Amino acid sequence: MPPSDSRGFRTRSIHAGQYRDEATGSVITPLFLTSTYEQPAPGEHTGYEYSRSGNPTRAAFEACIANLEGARYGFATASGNLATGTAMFLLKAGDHVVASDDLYGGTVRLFDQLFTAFGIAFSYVDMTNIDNLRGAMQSNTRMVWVETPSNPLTKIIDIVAAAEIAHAHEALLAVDNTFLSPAFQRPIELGADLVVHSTTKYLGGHSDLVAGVMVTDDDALGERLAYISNALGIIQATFDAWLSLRSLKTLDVRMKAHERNALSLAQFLSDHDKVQRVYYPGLPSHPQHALATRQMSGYGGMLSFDIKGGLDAARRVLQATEVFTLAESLGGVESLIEHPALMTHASMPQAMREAAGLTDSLIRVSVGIEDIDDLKNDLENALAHA
Ligand code: P1T
Repeated sequence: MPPSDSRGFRTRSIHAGQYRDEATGSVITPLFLTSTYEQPAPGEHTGYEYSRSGNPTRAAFEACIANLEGARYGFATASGNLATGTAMFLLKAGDHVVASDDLYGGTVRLFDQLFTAFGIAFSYVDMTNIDNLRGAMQSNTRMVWVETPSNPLTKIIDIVAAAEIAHAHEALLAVDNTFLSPAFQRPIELGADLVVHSTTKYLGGHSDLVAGVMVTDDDALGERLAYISNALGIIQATFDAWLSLRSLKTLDVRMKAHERNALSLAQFLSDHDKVQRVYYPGLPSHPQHALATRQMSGYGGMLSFDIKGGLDAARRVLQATEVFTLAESLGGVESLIEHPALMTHASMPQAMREAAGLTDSLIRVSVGIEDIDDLKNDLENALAHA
């Protein structure tokens, strides 16, 4: 059951899990830079004994993000990849995972290069046709891994349907919610067991930290993740947790600004004669636009497009922008542009990229919250170089 907090999303993002320093009345939750805590007697403690197991600043961030996802348990990690990797420790040798076919390249690398060595097997299927998921389930499938919208092709997967299929096979459904954040999508309310984020992206929002988080509303899963988290020591640095908590306060405001600009740029690019195809779930031409509208409360700030002229044209455009910075990552207030095949998804085998539809002419844009005219002019000028 999600927490019975009837306050609005913005109120919760500013107040949930947060507290003042009692001695000073500080309006902001204190930054507790301490590794350990005085115990009144051996084996007795205040609830905090050592910061690998728990830290009050990190706990505030974990409580707030869990609340925003409609859940009770949050576990902040040192990176988004570590959130994904920690979720794999819920499995054991011999288990099988069905994952969606368009994923952050680092996720595929983690699965195929690290966890296969521990005897976990992975299948990748295009879950935009949910029958492909049904067909890929095996007797040993213990987890379904979904990224929706996917990185970078913005494929949308039906979370309710994926949860039904996973649960019918006694498998967990994990959703990477990095592209939308709980401001626009709450997978746990749709039946997912576990949500992971790269906090580096929209939750952090300012391109100044690398971090991740896992969220669940299931008691047994929460207990297990707390155990694994402490045993492995996956924790997010306390200062990063404090920054992330600060950033959650403006999450909803930022997401709406990202979306407004992204929708406008998606329309602009769709009409541009140098552009072959635009991938943005907010466009009626997106193949899963109806599902996106039903499942999400906003379309987000991420879009990709295929440029006419292939890799050479893409390279020229990427080197010609001035407001958009050529860089990996996404979700910050500043606009970024990148080439997935050469950058964020270079670690994915070429055959897998091609099977998912990720071409060499694909350019990905993380639309920031600058003035829209400056963003349009910058892309217009860059596209002239295509
Ligand atoms: O970079 P890190 O905080 O470890 O997060 C990994 C990660 C997980 N999930 C998704 C959907 C992601 O996009 C990422 C990281 N992605 C990029 C760095 C990128 O530019 O796509």
